[in-house]
Amino acid sequence: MSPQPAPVTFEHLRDGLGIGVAEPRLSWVLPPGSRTQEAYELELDRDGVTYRTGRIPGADQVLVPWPGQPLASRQCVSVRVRVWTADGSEPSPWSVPSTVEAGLLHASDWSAVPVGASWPEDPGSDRRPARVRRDFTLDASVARARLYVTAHGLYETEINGRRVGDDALSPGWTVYGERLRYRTYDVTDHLTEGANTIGAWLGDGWYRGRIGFDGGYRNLYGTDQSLTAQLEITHDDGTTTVVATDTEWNAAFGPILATGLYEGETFDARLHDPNWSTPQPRTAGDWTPVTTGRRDPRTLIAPKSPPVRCTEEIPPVTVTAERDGRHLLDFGQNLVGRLRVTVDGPVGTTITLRHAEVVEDGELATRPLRGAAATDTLILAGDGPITWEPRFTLHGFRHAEITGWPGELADDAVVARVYHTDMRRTGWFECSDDLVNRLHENVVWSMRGNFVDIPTDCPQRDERLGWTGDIQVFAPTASFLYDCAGMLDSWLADVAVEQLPDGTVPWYVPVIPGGPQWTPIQPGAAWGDVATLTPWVLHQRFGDLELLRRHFPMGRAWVDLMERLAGPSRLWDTGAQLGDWLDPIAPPDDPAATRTDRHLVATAYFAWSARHLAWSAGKLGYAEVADQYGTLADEVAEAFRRRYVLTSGRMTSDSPTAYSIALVFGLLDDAVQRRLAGDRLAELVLEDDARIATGFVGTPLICDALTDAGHLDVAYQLLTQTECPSWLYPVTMGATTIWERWDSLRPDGTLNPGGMTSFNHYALGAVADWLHRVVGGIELTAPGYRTITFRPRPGGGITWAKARHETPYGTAAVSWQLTATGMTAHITVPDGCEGRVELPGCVPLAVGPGEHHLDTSDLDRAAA
Ligand code: RAM
Repeated sequence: MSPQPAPVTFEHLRDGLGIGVAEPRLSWVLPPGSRTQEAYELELDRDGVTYRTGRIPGADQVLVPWPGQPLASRQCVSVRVRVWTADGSEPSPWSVPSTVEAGLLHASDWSAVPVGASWPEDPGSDRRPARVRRDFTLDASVARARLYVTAHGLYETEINGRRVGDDALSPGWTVYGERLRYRTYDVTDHLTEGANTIGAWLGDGWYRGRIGFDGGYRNLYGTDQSLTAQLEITHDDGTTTVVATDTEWNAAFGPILATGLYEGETFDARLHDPNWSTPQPRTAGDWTPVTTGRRDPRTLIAPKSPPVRCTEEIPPVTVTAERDGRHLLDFGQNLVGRLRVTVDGPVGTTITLRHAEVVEDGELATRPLRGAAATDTLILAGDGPITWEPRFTLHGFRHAEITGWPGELADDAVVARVYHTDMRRTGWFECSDDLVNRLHENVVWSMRGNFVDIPTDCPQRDERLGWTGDIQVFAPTASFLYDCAGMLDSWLADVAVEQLPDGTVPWYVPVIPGGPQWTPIQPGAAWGDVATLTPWVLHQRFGDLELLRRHFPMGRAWVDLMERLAGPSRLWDTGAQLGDWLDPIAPPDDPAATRTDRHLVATAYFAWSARHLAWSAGKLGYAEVADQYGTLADEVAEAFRRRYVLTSGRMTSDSPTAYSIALVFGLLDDAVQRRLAGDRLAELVLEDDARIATGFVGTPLICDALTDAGHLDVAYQLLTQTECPSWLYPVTMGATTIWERWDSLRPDGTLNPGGMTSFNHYALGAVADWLHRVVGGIELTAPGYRTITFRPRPGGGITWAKARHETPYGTAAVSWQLTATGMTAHITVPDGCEGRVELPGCVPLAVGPGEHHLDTSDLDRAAA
């Protein structure tokens, strides 16, 4: 029997439980080796009633519209697909069925109200968190149970003593006033007929915890800390029971004495009753009736992406006992997460865990953390071994210092648990140069550390904000490495909510007060362009047109704003601009002092955003709008040339970033101008010994600019440079993540004294997209990788490379190797897709789905 298609998936989710749309789009991957799809048929099984679409001719298999009646709230449908492929007239076998189940789609589905502590709290202080719980009795056996839950703050729920779910820091961070996520859990197995208890731990998180610079701000979204939960039970006899948060719940302090995302957590095990969330006999405690709060259920939304989870555990590489009783641990990898300890000791023993990314003079270097204490404390109950990990905090660290450990610290007593949004890994790259491989690995780690529900700049200091410029430059890389479509789509919805009425896109989203530099918000190029460029990238990479449509109004408002700001000159040469932020010549205390005119950058981005808006409008079928913004983009480009390109071909800012942006954004007029710019760019790079001379704006562009201008060799010189500043310099200094500054750690081993010295910032890792497309050689030419150009361009002494990407259609891969006469390349084209292979010096070749082994000595030579 021929093989079946892969199970159907829903939207951009990894599983279909609790989906927030009534008509989820469906995707599937063709049976191995089936090449193309001629037709498909979907079958929907709803409560035992089966509906089949019949044979639908066509090749669609990614984000195909929901074929049946929309889902009702809570409704569960099993979906499978079969396909007709080029091979024959018989359909494939049906795929293994996948289940999708709607969450609570209507405000009226909610009866739960927020419940929290009833004792007085001082909103200006670090408040001790509450736990809330409720006992209840079920009179009939349980067929199925779902828990719908969210919080003001953070929650972890338990039923009958057992943790519900394995997600962390839920409900994540959204613009809570307008959008607060709830999650759906299958808790059927947690419940029994008879006595039951549900309880929740609460933390402040982003909702009311202290976040932001300079001491931070509390109560950004409210002063309450509360749980909203609705437990819905269907019994075997068909009756239902709903246990929702209401006045029947009680609250009490738990063993967490204090907790904060930056601060860390303090847990007093002496106060912990393991039976607190069970109907078993338990210590009395001061449980008092909860206070109920308010939440407009229309603002409760289902997740579009997987939650944050622990995805890996890393044991320490070294544990060093200091004379004064402290222990220093090195995990060998800068990561984001928290420690889990297993320890036994006398009652009252206080163990303190501190975290840092680097050590200096043998001690944790905590200055870069600024106001983030990143300290966890455990006080032992003295009643036997305890395994503990904090619940509502996260740290960015490679090193930890442990104080107060009773006795020997065994190697397996402490483990670092890595947390991030649990996206599916989809991209890999490897080559013959180990330093480049480590660079790539560092990019992956910085993505993991900063894709924690929202895309952040850094994970360790008192910041951790959704900086728009950082993700704008990194989104192409991110979309290759992980399936981040759902997470970024959700975050972009928050960007739209936070966009000011005049079209201004904030520096970071969600918005928090940021001191005089960031508040009030001002429009800034490269940062605000996330509104146009990032939806486009996601549309291209994931083949999602609806995503593009959803965010189009936001992009349009942004471009319209720039048009107004520029006025008839079409030059955006006013206002605050960060420009080529963190140009290596910028002094530690003035990261915006760059060698490139910041208004040049602003007008270039204005043109590029207008161009993207025109392309987007074209894709969406808005022909007139496409024309309008296409003309605008042309006019801005012309104004740019008039103002910033001299007749000699030099630019007014004779800097690598200026030439790179002009080249990559297509702002130059003709071949001569492009050649002059490309040559000058190469010359500047070589004059500087191929060290980096670009910041946030130029760095993601420069390798493409050089490659397209015929200076691939110079791009490779930049890539393989190890002197500071360069991509590989940090690697030679032992970096395991991408740094914020080229010299976060300086050649003499000292820390950069700047107030912003992060060792985990993905922005400058955006070069990995060039590794994937140019060194590896996988580049899409139609949305979703439906057509792909395989064009590896070797150089830099690299003798082989491999790149692989799980496209929406399946695996695309290249593995190439230099030979005495040229190159051999093994190429995988996903079923349903078409490829074009361009090997160095050879005539391009069209290839269909499947595996292709090519040797340049067998191919026709291209005319020189
Ligand atoms: C820093 C952030 C971020 C950058 C802004 C402008 O504070 O770390 O990377 O986008 O500044």
